[in-house]
Amino acid sequence: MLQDKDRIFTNIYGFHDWGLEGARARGQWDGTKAIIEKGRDWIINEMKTSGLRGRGGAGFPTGLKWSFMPKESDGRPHYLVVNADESEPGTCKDREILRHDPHHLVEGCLLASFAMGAHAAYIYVRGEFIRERQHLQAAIDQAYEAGLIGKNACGSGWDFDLYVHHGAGAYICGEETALLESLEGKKGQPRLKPPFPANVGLYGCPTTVNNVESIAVAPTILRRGGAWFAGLGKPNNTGSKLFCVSGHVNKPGTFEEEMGIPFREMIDKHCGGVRGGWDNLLAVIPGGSSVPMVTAENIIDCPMDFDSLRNLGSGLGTAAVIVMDKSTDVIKAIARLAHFYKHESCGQCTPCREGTGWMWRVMERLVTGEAEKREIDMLFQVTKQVEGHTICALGDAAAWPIQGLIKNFRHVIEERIDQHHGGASRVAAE
Ligand code: L3W
Ligand code: SF4
Repeated sequence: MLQDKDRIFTNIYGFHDWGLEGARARGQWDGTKAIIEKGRDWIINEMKTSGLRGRGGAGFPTGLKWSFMPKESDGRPHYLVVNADESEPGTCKDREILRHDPHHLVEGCLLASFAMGAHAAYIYVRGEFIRERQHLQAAIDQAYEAGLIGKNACGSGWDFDLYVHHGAGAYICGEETALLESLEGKKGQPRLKPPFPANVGLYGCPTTVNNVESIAVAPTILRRGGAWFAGLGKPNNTGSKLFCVSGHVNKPGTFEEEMGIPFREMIDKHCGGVRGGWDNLLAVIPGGSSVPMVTAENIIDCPMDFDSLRNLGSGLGTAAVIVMDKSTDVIKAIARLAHFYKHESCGQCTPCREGTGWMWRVMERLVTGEAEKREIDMLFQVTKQVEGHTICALGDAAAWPIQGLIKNFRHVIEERIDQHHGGASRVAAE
C-alpha cells in the first residue's frame, strides 16, 4: 500500500496551486539543472533501474524505449512526442495531471528530451480537453518565462522548445503512429511497424512517443533515484501508478497507488467498496475497454499489476478499472464497446473495418436474444480472424472484450437466447 512519503502526484485533486509557484512548493523543478549535468546516459540508466513500464497501455519499459533513440545525430532532429490523447473508455488519469499538476509533465518533457537528444517536444492533447489544454499551455508559458525551458533551459546550456497540439476527437489518434500522422497534418491512420518511431517517427525523424503519466513521473524518479521507484510495487511491475475506477463502487475516482495492490484492498481503501457489498460484484474490466473482462471470483484477490492481470487472461492496460455489479447487463455493456470500436476504426485494413461491423451486429443480436446459439461460436471465430491480423492494436482491442464475454459469460448469453426463443433455443430444438 502506498505511503504518503512515496506519493508523486500530491495535487491530483487540485486542492493546491497548479501553477509554477505551487509546483515548486511541492518540490518540482528542484535541481533540474543538476540532473541534466549528470548526462544523457545517467538519465537513461536511472530510468532503466526504476523499472518504469509505459503507462499508456502497453507497459513497454520506458528506459529501454528511450535507449532506442540514436546516440549520435545523423543530421535529422530528434523529437519527443507526448500522447495526451487520452480516449480509452474508462481512462481519466492523464486528464488529472494536465488539470492539476501540469509542471510534472513540463519538467519531464525537458528531462526526457535532453536524454534523447531532442531540442523540441510536442504534446498531443485530446480535442475535448479544453480546460486541461489551457492549464498545460499556462504552465508551459510560466516555464518559458522563468527560463526553465526555451534557450539555455534551466541554465543547462540545452535549448528546448515545447509545443501543444490539439487533437480533434478521434480515438485512433491515440495510437502512436496515427498520432504522428495527425501531427504532420495528415489523416490520423496508423502506420505499419516496423519501422518503429525511434527510427522513423515525426517528419521521418527519430521520435519517442510516451504517455503523459510516463513522462510526468520521470522527474521524481530522477530526483529520488531509480532504486527508490524500483523499491515500490513488485519486480517487473515497479512503482506507483494512477488508477481510475469507475462503475459500481461507492466512490469512483482517480488515485495513486502502489503497483500490485490486491483488487479488493484497493477498492475498499479508495472507493468505499462495491455498491451493495462484495457479494454484489459481477465482473471487472481492469485496464480500460481494450482488455478482456474478468469475473468477480477471479479478480477479487488479484494483485493489480501487468503480470498478474496478464496471467488472469486480461491486462492492466491504462489501469482504468470498470466495476460491474450484478445489475449489469454484461452483454449490453460489451455490445456498447463493440459499437465504439466499429465507430472508431480508421477503416484502412479489412479485418478491422469489416470485422468490427460484423462483431457489433452479432453483439446486438445477442443483446436481444434473437441470435441463435451457433452464432456465439461464429462470433468467437470472427474475433479470432480480426485479432492479430490488423495494422494496429485497435483490431485486438475490439476482439478481446467479446472473447472475455464469451469465455466468462457464455451461460448468460445462452439464457438470453433461450428466453427469447421461448425457453429452448432453435439449436436445442433442431
Ligand atoms: C522500437 C522495437 N520500439 C515496441 C515501442 C512502440 C511503442 C511501445 C509499445 O499500444 C496498447 C494497445 C492498446 N523497437 C519496439 C519498439 N516498441 N517494440 O514500444 O508498443 P506496442 O506495440 O506493444 O503497443 P502500442 O502500439 O503503443 C498500446 C492498449 O495499449 N490500450 C490502449 C490505450 C489507449 C490510450 C489512450 O486512450 N490514450 O492510452 C489499453 O490497454 O490496446 O495494446 O511505443 O513503438 N522493437
Ligand atoms: Fe485502422 Fe483498424 Fe486497421 Fe488500426 S486495425 S489501422 S484502426 S482499420
